[in-house]
Amino acid sequence: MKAALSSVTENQLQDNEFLRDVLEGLGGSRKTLPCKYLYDEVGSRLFEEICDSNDYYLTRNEADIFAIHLDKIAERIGPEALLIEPGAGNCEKVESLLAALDSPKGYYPIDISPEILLDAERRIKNGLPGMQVWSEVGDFTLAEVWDNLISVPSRKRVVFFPGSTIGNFEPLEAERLLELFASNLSPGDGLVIGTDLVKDSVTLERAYNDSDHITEKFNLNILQRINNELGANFDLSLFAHRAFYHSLRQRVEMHLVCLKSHSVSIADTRIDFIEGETIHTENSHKYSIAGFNSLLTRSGFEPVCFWQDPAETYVIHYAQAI
Ligand code: AVI
Repeated sequence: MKAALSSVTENQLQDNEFLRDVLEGLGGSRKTLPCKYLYDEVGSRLFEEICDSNDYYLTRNEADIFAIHLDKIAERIGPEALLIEPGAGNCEKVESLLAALDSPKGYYPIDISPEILLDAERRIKNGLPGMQVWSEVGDFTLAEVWDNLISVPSRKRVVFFPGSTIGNFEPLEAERLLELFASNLSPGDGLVIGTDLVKDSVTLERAYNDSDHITEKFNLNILQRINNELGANFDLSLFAHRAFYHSLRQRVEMHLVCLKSHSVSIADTRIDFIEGETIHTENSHKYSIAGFNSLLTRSGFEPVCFWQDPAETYVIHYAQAI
């Protein structure tokens, strides 16, 4: 890593977290990039297209669970709940859940993007007139970003974390994140969380290698983002998308494979790529129900119940803080 960083000043690195993360990730012997950087404007749009694609069953099957079991989920949550959503994503899910709840206290989205929060607030207030919304700007993985929650009175707090986003965290990071959720809840408060189930590799690999090549564009876009924002000179045609299921680690790994040895310059730093080596861009962990229950138990929650889609590909868990 030292060699890769040599021509970049300490100030440049301190000022630019993205540059620091990219040089750190590409400076090691196994090249990686944090998956959060997949989501610039183009990446977020491509991700929405992935969610609508035929091969990516996760979003569709999760939506089926909410459609089929909404009343039971709402009943389980109970009256006067404040719904907290780390990473305000697709408003449709939370809107239908809020609409089904008995006298909800309101909605508390947390997101790094003020624009996404404004949009979420506007959509919730339009769709559910009178619903109280408290938006918090920040990275929900940081403890201090949760500090303002204390000023919002509620009988019951429920963290809503759908989309299998927990799968993009390493198991230990996932445990830390769930512990952070639990630390902001009182005993008996709830967690509604979506996880993708461990299943056959054919189905999983198809979901991350969709036939319309949207995931390929999504993955390659991270290099385009580095070119656009950090002035790098990646030639995207020298990399190929590869996603495969690692059955021992129970995760789909997404990589960019270098097709020909060459060098790339990023902020005056030269990074050498050797034909065949990869940049590891994302992990998407899959959980059995028992495996996720044990993660919940280790993180300060008691698993209470779960709901599945008819094909049993995906799970919505309900757990309570202890
Ligand atoms: C956001 N996250 C849950 C997606 C997943 O399935 O891991 C991101 C994604 N990457 C490729 N396709 C979808």
